Amino acid sequence: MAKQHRTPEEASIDSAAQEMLIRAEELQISTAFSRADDMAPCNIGSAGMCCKICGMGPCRLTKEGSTGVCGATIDTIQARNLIRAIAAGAAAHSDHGRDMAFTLKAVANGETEGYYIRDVAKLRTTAQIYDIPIEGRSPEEIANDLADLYTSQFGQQKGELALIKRAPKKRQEVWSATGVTPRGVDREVVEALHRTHIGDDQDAEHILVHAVRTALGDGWGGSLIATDVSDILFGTPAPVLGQANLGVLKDDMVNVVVHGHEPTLSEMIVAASQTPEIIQYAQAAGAKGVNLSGICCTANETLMRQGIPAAGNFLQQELSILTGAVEAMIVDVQCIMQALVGLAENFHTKIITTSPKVKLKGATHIQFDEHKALTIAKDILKFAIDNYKNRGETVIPDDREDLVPGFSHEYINYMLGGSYRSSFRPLNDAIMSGRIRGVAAIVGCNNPRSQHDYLHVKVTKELLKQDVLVVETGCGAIASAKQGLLLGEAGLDKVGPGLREICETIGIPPVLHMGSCVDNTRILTVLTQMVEEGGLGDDIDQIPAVGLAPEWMSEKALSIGTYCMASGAYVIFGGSSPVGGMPDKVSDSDIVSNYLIEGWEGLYGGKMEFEPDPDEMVRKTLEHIDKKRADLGLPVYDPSRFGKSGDARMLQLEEMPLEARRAMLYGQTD
Ligand code: SF4
Ligand code: MSK
Repeated sequence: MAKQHRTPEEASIDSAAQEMLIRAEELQISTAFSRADDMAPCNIGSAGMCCKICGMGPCRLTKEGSTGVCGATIDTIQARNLIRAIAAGAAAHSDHGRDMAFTLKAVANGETEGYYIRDVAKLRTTAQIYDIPIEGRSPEEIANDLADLYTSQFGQQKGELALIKRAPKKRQEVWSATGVTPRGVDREVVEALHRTHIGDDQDAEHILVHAVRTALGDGWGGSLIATDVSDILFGTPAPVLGQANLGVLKDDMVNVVVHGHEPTLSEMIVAASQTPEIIQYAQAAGAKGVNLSGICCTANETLMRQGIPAAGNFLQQELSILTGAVEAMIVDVQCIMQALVGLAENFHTKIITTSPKVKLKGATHIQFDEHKALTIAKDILKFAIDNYKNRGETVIPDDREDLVPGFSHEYINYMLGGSYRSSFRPLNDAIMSGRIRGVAAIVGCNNPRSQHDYLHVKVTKELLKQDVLVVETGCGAIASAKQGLLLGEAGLDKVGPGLREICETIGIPPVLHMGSCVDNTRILTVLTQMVEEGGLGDDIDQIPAVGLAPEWMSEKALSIGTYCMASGAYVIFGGSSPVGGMPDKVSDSDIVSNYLIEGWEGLYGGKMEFEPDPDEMVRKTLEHIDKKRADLGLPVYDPSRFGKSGDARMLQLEEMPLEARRAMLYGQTD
């Protein structure tokens, strides 16, 4: 018998998603929401207490003191499962970075079609960090050297990753002292797999040391390379007006949705869609043109740089197809549900896979090759346009929200200080004075096990009220965008007076969209610059800042959380813990959970915790921020301290009756 499904309102807070879930029920089409309702997670597996790494198992450990056939204990098995997930996440991000480095090399050597180096300034700045000569050299010569250096980081066997020097000096010393400085990106991933083979590393704490080293190879290696090269090739993001939610799909145009993570193809799809050849081709098919939009982090990449609208986040990939208005969904890598193909068969939508690494059975595969990028992008778009005539009934929700994304750390630096004295000083000063209480990075996925977007939005709104500046990436940023929090004026009525004053003075929204999942490295760079600016300690672990992933689901999120923790941050995940165990019944199942908090804090100053209750997430965040403020000797956060100044005073005036307002302003009484 089918299990009880949640109502659309219980499944998502997003009215566009709710409308599509009603349509799915009417058409009797399953989605991730209904499948999650139908299938309860295994409580042993979700607690990290099932081991299946050898043929003597799977071993399911459910009792105090129980072991696997080989004698492996619960903590060993949980640590092994966790490091394998972190290694997979690090591999996904880093392989993305590797491909970006290959593309940079090909562009430098004139081997590609349609690409060029758009941000020469970032290329030169980045090259200088590694002492690559820049004077008197062409961008292509510099890019060639940088591509070689970056490519070498993946296969490097000994020494330290060259990119590590971009962390605060003291942080580098912490990593060196604890033996977690990554040697080479690939080496750490391979060693994580080796150590967790049957009969290898069977000391949970020792396994977790290498988990940290593997994740650092992602955050300060592969992901940082991906962000750098994307900026160099496609431009460093700066604020741009965009839109988000399913209402960005258009009835009278050919709708093409790009989904996945890598900007290499999607940037070329954007360029191809604007050529007269493609516009005319679409018009000849009876459409007004091609309407591009994105899902997941490909959406974030094209939104940040080109203002291409985001149709939605992770849980909206299926819902976009349910509109019946999508001619083609072009996917590359990561976060692509296999269910898309079966779902699309109910409509006319073509699912097009493009990466040599990713095929979906039943999808159309048009392999991307940067050497013929523009030609392939045009071919894909023509294929989508040819499908326009097959479109049936459409139901497009009338939900779309404006937003301003594009807050790269370079832009934040510029906006805080202007072109001649760009600096993080105003941000540090605002935190030191207490106008801004602290900073929260709210990142990561959606998960159908919780109400879609609810945790992201709830935590974000609560922290804004407490004068916490929020930076976001990934699907969390799209969740906030859909609620109007990424638009200056619209968002500011929801924030505390001190934060509002700062946002209005600088001219920024209270939530800064910093990009895709690999762009969490931008947050590391911001934190490093805050340290270097002075006044907030000499390492990241001293800054009043917290990282949160309220609706996490991917292995990449675990890698991100671990490298942020090892960089000094307190990281709080929502949802369930992959090492949660069953503490009430099996006390030795919380050894690893406790170690991620206390053990890691003792070594790295950061800690990682899983907390399903959003109110607790907020409470713990504020408690941590206030503790860090106290440790730095900063004034206790007190929103009334600035009550008579700036916008706080304006707010007070707005709420006053007219007479009282006049009396206060002009001393008049009538
Ligand atoms: Fe069981 Fe040990 Fe094999 Fe894991 S490695 S499946 S615990 S016997
Ligand atoms: S896409 S990894 S669901 S953020 Fe980067 Fe979103 Fe998480 Fe995928």
